[in-house]
Amino acid sequence: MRKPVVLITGAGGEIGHGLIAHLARAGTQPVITLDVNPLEPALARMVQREFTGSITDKSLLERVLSEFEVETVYHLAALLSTRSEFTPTTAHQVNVDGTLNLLEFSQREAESHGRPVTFMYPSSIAAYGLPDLETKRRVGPVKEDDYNTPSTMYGCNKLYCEQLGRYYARFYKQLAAQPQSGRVDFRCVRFPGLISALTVPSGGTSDYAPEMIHAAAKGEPYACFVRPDTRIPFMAMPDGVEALLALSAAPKAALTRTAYNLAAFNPSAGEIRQEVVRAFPDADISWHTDTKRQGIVDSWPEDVDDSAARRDWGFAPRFDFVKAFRDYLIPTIGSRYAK
Ligand code: AKB
Repeated sequence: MRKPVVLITGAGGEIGHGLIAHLARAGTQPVITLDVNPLEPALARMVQREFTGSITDKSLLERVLSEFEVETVYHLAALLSTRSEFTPTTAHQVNVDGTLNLLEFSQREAESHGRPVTFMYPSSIAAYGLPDLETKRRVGPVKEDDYNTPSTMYGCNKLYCEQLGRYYARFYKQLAAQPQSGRVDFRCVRFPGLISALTVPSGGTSDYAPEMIHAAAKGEPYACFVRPDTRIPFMAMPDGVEALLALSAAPKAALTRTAYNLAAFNPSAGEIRQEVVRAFPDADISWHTDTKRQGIVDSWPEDVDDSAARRDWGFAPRFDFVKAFRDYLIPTIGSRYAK
């Protein structure tokens, strides 16, 4: 008999760490994972089965299908925005072709076990593309359907996959004799930059915030690659994980969209530096603007309107800027590097 499970792709990444720990603690359903790299031993101990390989490998997905009844997918695997600009076709293969494979996998899982598969997809503020700084500063919190003109490969990939998910959920094979849509229950959040106390991101363009904090905690100098006045939304990782879990548990009838903005706080890079220096007075943080990466961050909104997420499924982040630093980041990071 195949066993009902939750599948997490890209499980060894930043979100995967928090999500696996949370699901393992809750113990409601066993977790299986798929990642190109083996999981750290501590994470591996929390999951029922670990598959090492790529989401572009359809034969590997066939194996998963043959052994497990997947009821929920957290599809976290992706190449982030900076990395994707260096290898755009690889980014497309992983971010788009890989997502299409997982959507098709979920459709077939649902067909075989007879229940919808909840498909959780983290999209990003990279799905937006503001034309210039003047507009970015003028428009304030951006709504989901505005400024959907990303300037990065990653942003284009995320926006398109949001649409693919909506297609699978609502219109899949709409001309077939028997209706086939609705088997994939696609649900997506557009994450701001995420800041974790436990892991340092790699390959993103919002990475300056977590890099600055982790460098200061380790006592290493850090040259920030964006201007001090740069402002985009951020969120503490526990709130990101909670949001995924809350949206996946929400009654379907309450959801009015497939993709939701999430906001928590939106400090400038200069304000982040100030807070870091308050916690680590010896921090050595300088400014060394990379004009090309700055251009990417300048195309992302200063703030997003998350009223739909708050209204439809009760999104309510616990951490504002000050609380994120004082109650989560600083205590956890401090003890991590003190070891
Ligand atoms: C990135 O910088 O690419 C990501 C994102 C904002 O989605 N952190």
